[in-house]
Amino acid sequence: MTARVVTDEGLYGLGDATLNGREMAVVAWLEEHAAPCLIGRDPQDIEDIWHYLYRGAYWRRGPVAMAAIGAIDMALWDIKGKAAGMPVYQLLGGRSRSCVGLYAHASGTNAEETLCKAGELVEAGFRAIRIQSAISGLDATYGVLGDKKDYYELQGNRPLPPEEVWSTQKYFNMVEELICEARHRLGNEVQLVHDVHNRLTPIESARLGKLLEKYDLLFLEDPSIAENQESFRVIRQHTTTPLAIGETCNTIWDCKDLIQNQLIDYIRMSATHAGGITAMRRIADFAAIYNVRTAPHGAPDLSPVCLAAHLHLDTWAPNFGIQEFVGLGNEQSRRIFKQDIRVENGTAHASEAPGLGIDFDEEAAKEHPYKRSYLPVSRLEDGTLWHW
Ligand code: KDG
Ligand code: MG
Repeated sequence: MTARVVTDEGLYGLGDATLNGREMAVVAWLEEHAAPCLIGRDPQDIEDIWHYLYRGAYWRRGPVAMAAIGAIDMALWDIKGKAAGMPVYQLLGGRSRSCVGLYAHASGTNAEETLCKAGELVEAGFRAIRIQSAISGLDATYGVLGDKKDYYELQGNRPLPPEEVWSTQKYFNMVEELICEARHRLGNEVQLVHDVHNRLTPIESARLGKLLEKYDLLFLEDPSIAENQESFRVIRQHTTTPLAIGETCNTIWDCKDLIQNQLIDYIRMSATHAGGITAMRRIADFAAIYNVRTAPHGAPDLSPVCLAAHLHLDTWAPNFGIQEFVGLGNEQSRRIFKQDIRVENGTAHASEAPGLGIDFDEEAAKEHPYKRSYLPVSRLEDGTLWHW
């Protein structure tokens, strides 16, 4: 879902308001609440507008409000960059690096298929790969494409949340072998990531971290849900495998304890879900004090506007770690979003155009009316709703 903020001086800015399956709730927040409150304000006052929308509310936070604030904030940075004639990373403080390192996804219905894909990504120049495989004995595995060609085919047609079965036991039966084989086949130069999508309890995550230590992961992503941030002490006390958390966090408060107690190594929030570039900048600076690096979420259910915003943040942030990358969209989305991001040898270059450097063809978008689509819901084999 793309938001456009228009000024009376002929400039406009774009923001990503995507919130898997709940986009129309964000649209209502923007249309019914934000638009009437913002008309007549100076779009240059990004900081004041952010605080007005966040702190000015008696009820703060929440994914719908933060996605709406994020979309407006990105659009305002886009406008400021266009007004200044500068790319957003320059407004943030300028370059900390010449290019942005990416990690790409390899997933398959078994280890062999995953590792073939990983090999192709290494051939294409990627130096960091996320390794996922279907779990034998389960009908579907979250985050694995199965027989689908791409994420858009997989995620684009789920009008209600599909239900999937999860078994920790079956997962443990496959995971060590998968990562061991990946390290063996891809060699020591390639950085490996594995995503657990919050399926484990803290003590199970601790066990997994320990089990995978010898394969030297760049990080283990979302082993457990961090709703109770304190629970990450259990994981941390048992393993030196680096931990990356945050794609479901909406504000700095959701990760404050994780960061200041150094319970994680990478913070993975997105500009879309965390309240925009203004919030991400603040979180990056806070994280830097505690040796935590940024690794922004780059899922297929975030729009190219979000990726454009991240590349500016990644180019600037002194404590940037790595950017998740699932490609530059399918053919449909490339007809709608016009951008000049360069991807080469496993790295990306933020646009040098003023603002975010991405444009949106509204006429082309009209050919694809909004279709609600959901991520799956997870149950245990006995029917218990999962996700600790
Ligand atoms: O953004 C929600 C999903 O697409 C997400 O689960 C994917 O974990 C994911 C990732 O890291 O991209
Ligand atoms: Mg993830």
